[in-house]
Amino acid sequence: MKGDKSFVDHIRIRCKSGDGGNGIVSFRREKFVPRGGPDGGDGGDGGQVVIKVDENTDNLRAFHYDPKLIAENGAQGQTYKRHGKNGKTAIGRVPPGTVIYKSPAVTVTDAVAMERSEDGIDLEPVIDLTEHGQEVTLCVGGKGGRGNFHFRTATNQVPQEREMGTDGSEGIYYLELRRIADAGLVGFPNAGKSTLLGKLSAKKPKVASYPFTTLTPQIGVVPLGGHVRCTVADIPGLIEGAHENRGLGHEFLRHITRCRVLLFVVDMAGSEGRDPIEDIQTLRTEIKMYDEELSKFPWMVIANKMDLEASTENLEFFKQRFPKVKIVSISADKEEGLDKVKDALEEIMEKQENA
Ligand SMILES: Nc1nc2c(ncn2[C@@H]2O[C@H](COP(=O)(O)OP(=O)(O)O)[C@@H](O)[C@H]2O)c(=O)[nH]1
Ligand SMILES: [Mg+2]
Repeated sequence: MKGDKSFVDHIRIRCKSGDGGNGIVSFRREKFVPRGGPDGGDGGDGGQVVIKVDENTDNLRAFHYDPKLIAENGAQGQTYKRHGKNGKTAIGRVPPGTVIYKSPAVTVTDAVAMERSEDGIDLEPVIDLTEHGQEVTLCVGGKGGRGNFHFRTATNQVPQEREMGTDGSEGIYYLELRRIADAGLVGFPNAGKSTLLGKLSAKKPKVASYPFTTLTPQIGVVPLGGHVRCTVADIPGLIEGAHENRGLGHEFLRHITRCRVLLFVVDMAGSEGRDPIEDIQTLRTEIKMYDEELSKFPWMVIANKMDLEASTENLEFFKQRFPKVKIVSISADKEEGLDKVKDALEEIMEKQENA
């Protein structure tokens, strides 16, 4: 979702670790001891910049409002040999499936200019974060300098020497969420998602091994017009109450945020006592309750099982109820209307890309 500020799936951030605090020069002052020994303390270390994987987050939105991670500097040393406080670590939380790249640029402005230049730039991959709790330190903090009490020698009881803290480091990093597929199938069990994906795919859909998931999406490559292809994901697990994390609800919903467009598959025959209108309302609500932004993804309805009785009449009611929604009616099982799905898919993908 290029340019969409609320659903952020890639972003450039500036990171800077803290500078080390300086050691200080100081001498004890005590009654009756005119010149006490050196007691200048060491400076604290600068804070680190760390990225941590948190499965409770599923996008990079937080960075949109504040695209930087700046750690605290270490404090300078104090009297009585007291150590300056270490700078606090700056922690950025990202979802599993985030890839981090480092830009050769030092400033954000340079990074933007480089990316826009004719040759572009080669971003250097730093790490592919997959596991909850996994951490990576992007910038190591500067070291605190030593205070003058370290510099006392037999011949010099009043050292004026101390060390300065070393500088932290900085860099421009590019964070990107891995995609699962271009389009994601959303629908209740038995709506016909797996059947549809099998019929649409050039080859048998393959089970994707995404390390950041316990659900296993099936991914199919769907040939569209010309050389254009798109990937479609069938992710099991959507049930009512998914947004409250019932079943594998959150896991499912997190997955579909990794698709560009959503295809809602509905059993238009209303088999097993289902009601297609109610189904789509429930599905839309689940999505919206989970994440308002997800409900703004481009979407359309695939009305399946049109070979069954009742489906024709149901479809009429359905169209009246949702006049503005793009609806493609098919029978996955009988392989009817599959070209309409591909055309609609091509159109919606194009629209999404131009958005
Ligand atoms: N009559 C009919 N049955 C279908 C159609 N598409 C799928 N089915 C059947 O519906 C059941 C559920 O299909 P499946 O693809 O496994 O649904 P999923 O749970 O959404 O993946 C299976 O028995 C399919 O054979 C269709 O277009 N017409
Ligand atoms: Mg299935």
